[in-house]
Amino acid sequence: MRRGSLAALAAVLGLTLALVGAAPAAADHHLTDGASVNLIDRHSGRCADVISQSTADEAEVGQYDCNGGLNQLWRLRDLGNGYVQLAARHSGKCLDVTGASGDDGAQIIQWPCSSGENQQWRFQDTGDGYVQLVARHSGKCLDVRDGSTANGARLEQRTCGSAQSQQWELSLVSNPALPGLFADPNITVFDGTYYLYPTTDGFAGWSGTQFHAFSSTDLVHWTDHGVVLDVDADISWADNSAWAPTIAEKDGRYYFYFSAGRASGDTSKHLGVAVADSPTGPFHDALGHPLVSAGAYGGQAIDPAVFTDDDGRSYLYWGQGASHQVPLNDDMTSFDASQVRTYDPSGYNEGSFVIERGGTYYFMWSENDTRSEDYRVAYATGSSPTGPWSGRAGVILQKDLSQGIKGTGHHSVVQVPGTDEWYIAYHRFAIPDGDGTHRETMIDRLYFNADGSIRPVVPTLDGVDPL
Ligand code: FUB
Repeated sequence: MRRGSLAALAAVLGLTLALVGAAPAAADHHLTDGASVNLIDRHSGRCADVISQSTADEAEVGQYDCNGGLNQLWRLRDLGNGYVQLAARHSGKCLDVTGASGDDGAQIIQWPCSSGENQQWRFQDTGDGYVQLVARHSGKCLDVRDGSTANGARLEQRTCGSAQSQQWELSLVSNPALPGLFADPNITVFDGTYYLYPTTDGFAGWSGTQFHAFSSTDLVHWTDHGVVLDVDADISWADNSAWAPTIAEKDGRYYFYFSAGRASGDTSKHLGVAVADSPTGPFHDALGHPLVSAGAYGGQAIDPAVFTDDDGRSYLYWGQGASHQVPLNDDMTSFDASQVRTYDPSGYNEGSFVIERGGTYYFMWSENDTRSEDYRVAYATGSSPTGPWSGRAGVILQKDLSQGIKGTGHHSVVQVPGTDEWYIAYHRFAIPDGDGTHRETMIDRLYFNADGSIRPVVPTLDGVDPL
């Protein structure tokens, strides 16, 4: 596991170590909201964990083997007064001293976040890479009951001392990149700001209707801009199945391509395009009808992707079961149907995506079914945005059962402008208990070999360092 040092975390949070020192943090410092950390006990090496992934009020917090679970991931909320709240990512509930007790031995629980000072914690630097977490209401420290090293031992508050069971490593974790269930992430960069546009997941039959937009300047801290398009409310020809969007900019306008259909009657999926003056919407249907209707070409009309070449020409890719590609007209909302090409590499299922590096075009896609743990990403290369493409060059992303990572696919790739640094966004089954409709968005590094081939991505539970 990648471990962010206290200094690195403080830097991310905009803190100096002096400000997390013995004195309460100065009122004028500002933490960056939203960083997520594991709290790793120095004594045991185990993580602060909401027992059994419970989402209930009053669920006890203990220590457990660090396992990548969201019930071990704590989102920091800067209160602006030198204290933070820590909300468990699986439940959204806060680390809390039960009953606001001032006693030694009081149990640590999760409880709906409130203004209670028994949910407010100050980081006190030990000077050697760890912190004590001091509860505001009591001045007492987060500790492990009886100094135990056992799995499942409960956390409590106790008078601060020198015990290593009161010393915690703050390990910054950036995967999942987005809180909650989001799939098919499309990552891009506009004017130095990164954006993610995913499918909102967690609905039987992928029946969600809303698209959110997220932005970040460092690929780690993401701001949710809320719903930027709701196909039920905003699209006349669809009311369901808001899937797998992508976006492109031209002349200051943002074109948002998406898959959608109806919940009943003819449930065929179509591709639509909506437009806005900002990458965070709100987007409005550009055509009033689908850009690509079901049945116009082979396979399902889903999973759009757009690649824009150096000459400013944009290309649309889409399809499940068959892959299609075509130059877009300058209006970004039409194309010459006679130019549509179909390319079906062996193993192709869906999720096309194209990038260019050093004059080589990379056509990538997802294989197998998104409900399978074997969902994965493969690629081919070509000499233009529409090929001709090589045969399948290999798999670049797949499950890693040693880490409990399954169902890795429907990806997108972004280049850090002006560099040869590349990042891949993709979804995997949520951890724990995910499946093909309960997926989370991840970001990891993508590297090329000297010969231009893509190195298999190492999917991580921890994610990437901030840019
Ligand atoms: O999220 C709904 C569908 O699942 C997408 O369109 C497919 O690519 C698959 O990920």
